[in-house]
Amino acid sequence: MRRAEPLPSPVTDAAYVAELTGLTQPFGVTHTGVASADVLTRARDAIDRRVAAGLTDGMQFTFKNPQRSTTPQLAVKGAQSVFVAARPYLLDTPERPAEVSARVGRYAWVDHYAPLREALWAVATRLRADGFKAVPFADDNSIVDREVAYRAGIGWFGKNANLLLPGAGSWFVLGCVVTTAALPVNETPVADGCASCRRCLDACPTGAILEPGVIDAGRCLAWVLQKPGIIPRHLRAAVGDRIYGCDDCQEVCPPTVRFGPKHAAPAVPAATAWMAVLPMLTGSDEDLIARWGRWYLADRHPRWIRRNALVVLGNIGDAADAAVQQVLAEYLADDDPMLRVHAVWAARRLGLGHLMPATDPHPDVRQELQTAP
Ligand code: B12
Ligand code: SF4
Ligand code: SF4
Repeated sequence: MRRAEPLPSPVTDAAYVAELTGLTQPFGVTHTGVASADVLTRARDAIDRRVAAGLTDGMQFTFKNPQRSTTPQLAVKGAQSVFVAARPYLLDTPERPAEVSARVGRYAWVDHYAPLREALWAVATRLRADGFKAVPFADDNSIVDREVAYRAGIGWFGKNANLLLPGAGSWFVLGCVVTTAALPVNETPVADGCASCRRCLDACPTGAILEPGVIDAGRCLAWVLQKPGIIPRHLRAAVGDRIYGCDDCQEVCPPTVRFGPKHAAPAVPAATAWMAVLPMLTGSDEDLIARWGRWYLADRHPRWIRRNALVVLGNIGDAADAAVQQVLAEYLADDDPMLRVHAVWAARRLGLGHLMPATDPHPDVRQELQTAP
């Protein structure tokens, strides 16, 4: 019996890329580009240097296996090109609610990655139907998203380390499709648009931007609020009212502030941008997981949200409010010593030292109790 002839490959020219781009637009993608599938050598060097300099603070992500995350051909055998897509995530900002509320980082108000992934899947499905291998990635440990987007000529690296899109700023999530199709590559770099500006470096509440494009994760509040463990004392005041994510280095960025709103999406409910603090501390695990389970917190465990909420309460809570005192008294007696540590800090910061016990069976809590205010 004769074997069926393989389907002829389509011409993968600029018109084909335009068709692929068209498939992403219904999902809100506004910018696309194509990079080669060559090794991301600059990102590999940067990762190695960050690890060697101790700036990764236990982060896994793309740092766990740098060879894999910087080699598109390990993601897809025989990969020839990478189709890159950017989707804006700026939404109208709801009013801060009257009750004591914590701030959520803009990228986490709603799940912006889900529609981006749908867009990428639309592209991958088409490429597969045309006989190519194609795998979508967005915020996945397999590839360094910003570097591949930079290569595809989508934006420049801001001094705040974010990728800024010309005329649009950095409120964008990024993703790509690694494929065996030889799409026409356009790696014309976007010129630096920061020039002499250094607002982000000066505005970072913890000085985490050590030099242009270099973040010390141990000080970056985005990581501090994600990572497991006790939040270092010297960073707790800087956490301010943040429960998850930090936007300061983008909120001050002139091109992002000026051009970002052009791509703004409709309003969202206040509950997505602000989280009432006391209900987070008194509600059930199930409620917290149902609302915030998609956040990157160790084991998706609600104790890390509660830890952050205690720090926020210490920073912005009303010491005279009986409900605040009641919640702190409960957490000072919680079974989880990690939460007791943060409750001690919050109580002391609010001038509610009288709620604190004289001592504690756990050494971490004892140390916190003994620390001078
Ligand atoms: C680990 C990680 C983090 C870590 C570390 C961030 C970091 N800067 O490395 C933490 C948890 C702190 C974090 C925070 C945030 N993240 Co994050 N994160 C990632 C992740 C998973 C990997 C990033 C990575 O590999 N870094 C490796 C290091 C070496 O890369 P780099 O710092 O960008 O280094 C480059 C520059 O230095 C540049 N470079 C080289 N020479 C020079 C010279 C100059 C002058 C300059 C300016 C740059 C430059 O080249 C290097 C290599 O590419 C990606 C998703 C992914 N799979 O890629 C998302 C990702 C980078 N994060 C994203 C977002 C949205 C955020 C936050 C805004 C979220 C928030 N609001 O809290 C903050 C922003 C903090 C910041 N200022 O960077 C988006 C960024 C989108 C964009 N437009 O840039 C990504 C791409 C997720 C996505 N798919 O959309 N993140
Ligand atoms: S996200 Fe916040 S803490 Fe991190 S570098 Fe930007 S301003 Fe600093
Ligand atoms: S604040 Fe200024 S220096 Fe920082 S990323 Fe924006 S334009 Fe660049």
